[in-house]
Amino acid sequence: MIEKKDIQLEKAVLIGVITKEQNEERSKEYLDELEFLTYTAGGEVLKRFVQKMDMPNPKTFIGSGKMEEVETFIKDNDIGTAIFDDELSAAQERNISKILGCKVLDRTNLILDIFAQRATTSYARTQVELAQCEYLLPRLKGMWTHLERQKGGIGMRGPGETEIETDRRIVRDKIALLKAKIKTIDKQMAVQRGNRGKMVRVALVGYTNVGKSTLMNVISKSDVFAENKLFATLDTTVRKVVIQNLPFLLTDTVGFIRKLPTQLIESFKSTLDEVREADLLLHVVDISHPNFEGHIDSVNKILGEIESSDKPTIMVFNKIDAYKPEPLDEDDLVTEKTSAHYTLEEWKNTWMNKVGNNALFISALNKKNLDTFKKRVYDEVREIHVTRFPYNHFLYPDYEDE
Ligand SMILES: Nc1nc2c(ncn2[C@@H]2O[C@H](COP(=O)(O)OP(=O)(O)OP(=O)(O)O)[C@@H](O)[C@H]2O)c(=O)[nH]1
Ligand SMILES: [Mg+2]
Repeated sequence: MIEKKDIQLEKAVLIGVITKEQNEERSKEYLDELEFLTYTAGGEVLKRFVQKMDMPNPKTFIGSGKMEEVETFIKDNDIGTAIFDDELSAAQERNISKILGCKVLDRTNLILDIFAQRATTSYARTQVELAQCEYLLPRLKGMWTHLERQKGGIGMRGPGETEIETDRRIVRDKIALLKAKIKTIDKQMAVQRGNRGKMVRVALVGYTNVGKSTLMNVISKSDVFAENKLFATLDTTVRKVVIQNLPFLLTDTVGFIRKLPTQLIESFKSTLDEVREADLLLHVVDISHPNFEGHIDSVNKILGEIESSDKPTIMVFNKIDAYKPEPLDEDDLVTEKTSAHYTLEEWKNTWMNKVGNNALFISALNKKNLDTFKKRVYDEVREIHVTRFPYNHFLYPDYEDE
């Protein structure tokens, strides 16, 4: 873990909106997540600005009054970065930069930047660089002048060259080059996956920071990097796991997030192929997160985009140790009971009931209910296994009564 005191955190402000589709509570949750993203990227949030609006201002996104408020705060507090929760057009970015006189980023920038910092293998770096170039290309006009590049820090890092060329042609050539490089690696990886034979493949999927790697570590006794930051995992790890007499392959891969930039989904195609080619998905959810239902929707949306919606899936609700419903006194007749007050038992009787014998409730950290979890995975994997290996091929014979 990086020592917080050793690194200089960049001072930032966050800017979000409240709209008809996005009420105050949602907006707060999104900004909480944006703050976590900022912290992961190496920034420190000093203040949040929120404006109620029906339609964003085409020139500056927020209104001029609000912008003045932001500008004053930035000047008074020596803030280097303003981060918007919504995607800005190139023109908006330019106009806002001019007014605020500091670096202006949006959620996509931030996610791309974290990916750039996190990418360690040459393959991951190539994929991130491709996504950055794809993002950059339509925004090149007037952006990334040398002056702006000198601001450095969050949103300005790339895994490739330190200078990002301003010429579109150069970027286009680079995109072609990166694509060719990825294609070569993809071929090698497809061969590798082919070599794994007919063994059943199980993939851990889910929102970022839900505990996928932690779960991978406890069931496969491997040592995948896990930490309380977003996108701890970028590279895919595949381990052979044996439960009782049954071997199968378990994959841990990159986590998803709301509004995951499409450029990243495209360039991480091969990493996501692990999910696409899996026989069974373990959809891990952090039930202690107040917006876990929103997370499930985001994950399902991305699974749809990579054509993996119809796969057999086990819902795994993790972090039950950290789940705390909001207290509600029985004699409190004023407060309306909402899902925030549900106990775990009450949750199990909601829509979770429909995923019915499907849903599992565990704590990967405290190793709670792992036996039930393993049994469920065993049963599902076994069902697929016997269709592939009709003539037994279990590691050891099966005993009826254990
Ligand atoms: N309280 C609690 N914390 C957990 C549990 N499982 C994992 N965590 C913590 O949640 C954080 C994220 O865990 P990871 O395993 O890195 O999550 P991940 O889904 O792999 O995250 P990314 O790779 O970033 O997408 C770590 O700080 C874990 O210690 C759990 O059952 N209970
Ligand atoms: Mg992980």
